[in-house]
Amino acid sequence: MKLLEGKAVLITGGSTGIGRATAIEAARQGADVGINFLGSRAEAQTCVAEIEALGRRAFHLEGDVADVATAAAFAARGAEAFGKVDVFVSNAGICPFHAFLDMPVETLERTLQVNLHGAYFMVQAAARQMVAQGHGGAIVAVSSISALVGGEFQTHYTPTKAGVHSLMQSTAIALGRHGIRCNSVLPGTILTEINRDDLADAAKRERMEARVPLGRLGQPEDLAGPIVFLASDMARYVTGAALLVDGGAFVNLQ
Ligand code: RM4
Repeated sequence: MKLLEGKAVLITGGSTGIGRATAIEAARQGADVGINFLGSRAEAQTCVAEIEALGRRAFHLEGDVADVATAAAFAARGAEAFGKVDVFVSNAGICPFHAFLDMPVETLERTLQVNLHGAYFMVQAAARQMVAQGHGGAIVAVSSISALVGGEFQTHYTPTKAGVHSLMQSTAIALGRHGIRCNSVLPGTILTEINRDDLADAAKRERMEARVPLGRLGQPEDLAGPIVFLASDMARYVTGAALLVDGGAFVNLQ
């Protein structure tokens, strides 16, 4: 059985990392998939090609999620390409690791704008489309273990991830009457572009690995299953929930 047979799925930040792995798994599970990206056109094109090779429809649309106009454009393109939007995955995010005391104001503001404002605008635009269609939907936001724990060089980032988790709790209430479910996944340390430089520090990488009971850092594909599950009808009574996907890192304190 395919979990997303015939569904139309939109994913922000879909050209690389967790977004890309999720886009391809959604297609494998029977969905048509539109991805938003910023900058990485070549990767966006190969992602679309992989989805089409699976026999599903796909498109990519470039745009900065921090710009409110991108959200309306992405939802409209999804409706035009697939006739509807059933699932929306808010995934795009940045984490320019930096110390607290000399955090540049531009780095702080950009991180808030992409991770939090971007998620808000996008979720709102997708929800408006779903409400207009009148047959419900599912929204999954990529929050983080950082919604629950701090990070010395992530003082700008962890509040955005707590915010994304909170956004799903509030939108679950606001959209429940429309049959739209809203949940978040909380990834631990997943090897993607977002932390490539940070984990180039061998000592830090070993420390992070040692913390994971399952014995390894995560791969983008480790998130695809949990996101697809929450997006699917298998999770039809799950809303306002948060699912840690961290190999057990969070509980490993004593
Ligand atoms: C996560 C966690 C990971 C880090 C990413 C960017 O919340 O802190 O270790 O790699 O954020």
